[in-house]
Amino acid sequence: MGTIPTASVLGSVMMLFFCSSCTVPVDLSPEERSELEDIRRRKGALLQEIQRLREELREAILEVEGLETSTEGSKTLQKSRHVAMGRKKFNMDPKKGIVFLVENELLRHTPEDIAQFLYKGEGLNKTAIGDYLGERDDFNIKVLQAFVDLHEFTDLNLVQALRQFLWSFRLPGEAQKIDRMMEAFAQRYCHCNPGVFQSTDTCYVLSFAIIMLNTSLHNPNVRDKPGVDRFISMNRGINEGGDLPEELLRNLYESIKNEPFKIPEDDGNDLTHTFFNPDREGWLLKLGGRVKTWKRRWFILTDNCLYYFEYTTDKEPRGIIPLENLSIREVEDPRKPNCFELYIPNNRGQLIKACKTEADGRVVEGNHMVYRISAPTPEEKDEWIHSINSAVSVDPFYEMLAARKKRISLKKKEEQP
Ligand code: 4IP
Repeated sequence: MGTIPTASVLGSVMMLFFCSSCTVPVDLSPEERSELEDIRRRKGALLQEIQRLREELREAILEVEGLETSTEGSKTLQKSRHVAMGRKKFNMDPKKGIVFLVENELLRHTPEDIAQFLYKGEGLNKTAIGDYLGERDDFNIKVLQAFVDLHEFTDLNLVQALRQFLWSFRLPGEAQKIDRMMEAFAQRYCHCNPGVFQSTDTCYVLSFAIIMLNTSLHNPNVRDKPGVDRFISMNRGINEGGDLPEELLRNLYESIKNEPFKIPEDDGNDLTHTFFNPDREGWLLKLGGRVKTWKRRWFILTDNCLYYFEYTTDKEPRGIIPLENLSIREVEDPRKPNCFELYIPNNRGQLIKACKTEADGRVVEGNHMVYRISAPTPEEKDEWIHSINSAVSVDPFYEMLAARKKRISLKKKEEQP
């Protein structure tokens, strides 16, 4: 036990503590001196200890900070890796991608959250978005609903709304999926713009008319470009039996004419592609009906009709063959290679309904039981057969539209007294 320092010693010590430059006072007794030495030693030891603790503390703080930063960093890194992985999975298989994101707590399994994720679309393939939204199950239908509700169409005209909608995903190829999506679109548009159309069916039908108009006006392979008056007359009676305001139709027409739809990249299997798909055109040899002479003619396949011209620049075709009710088959001909024929299945001596222009300019009925045609190469023959086959087969989109139009006209009839 050390002795208790006296007041004067304490005073001296305090001075020493707070004044390192102070020297040892000279008037101290030997005991006081040794006590002072002792205190100085202990003070030194304490200062050293304090310094050591300070350093230790600083290191610990740095360590903790470092630890915190790296945990945060690795968490963020891991999360963004998972999100990127989820997006990749989604692009390969939309359903699996969603399951992955939900399981990793990156997305909540609610139609609203998933719709938001698809609407934002960051890093997502628009084909995959379209596929997911087009799925038939109840949950996907709710997501589609929530997705469409995220689109704000208020005060947009139908073309502007369609531009926005058709850019947010790629329409899938299946007619039923398209039907669901366009129905949801029409409902949303009518909800945002009450009073523009009398029913969602009208909006739906006009939306298709606009998509088709876009193709007709901007596909260089479609020669027959409808004018605004044709567009207006094509859409007569679609507003529950009444006509839509001419000004509205003119504005929509002008809008499409001035700027075609911007369509997300596709793999060639969607609605827009269907309408954009160039109808075939090219040189073919055609055998005469009664007089069997081969003539080289420029053929154009469009609107489910085959037109033939003498020159590519001719305005009027020499002949028109509607393809309705016709079939096509490959045939061998002793004189010409790569032949195919248009014919009426189970024909009992009928002539194919067609028209042609005589040398004197008269338009008369054709004289063909079959149209025998020769292509320049086997490949072109196959392509023509394929294109004509697609043109003659039932088109689900036209069927869908026909169903809507029927609904409109039925409603109209029911309403009539
Ligand atoms: C003509 O032979 C041409 O082949 C016509 O083809 C053809 O009409 C005539 O068929 C055929 O008689 P000539 O020119 O030697 O007189 P195109 O009209 O392309 O010139 P189609 O109906 O094939 O167009 P018929 O059936 O009218 O005789």
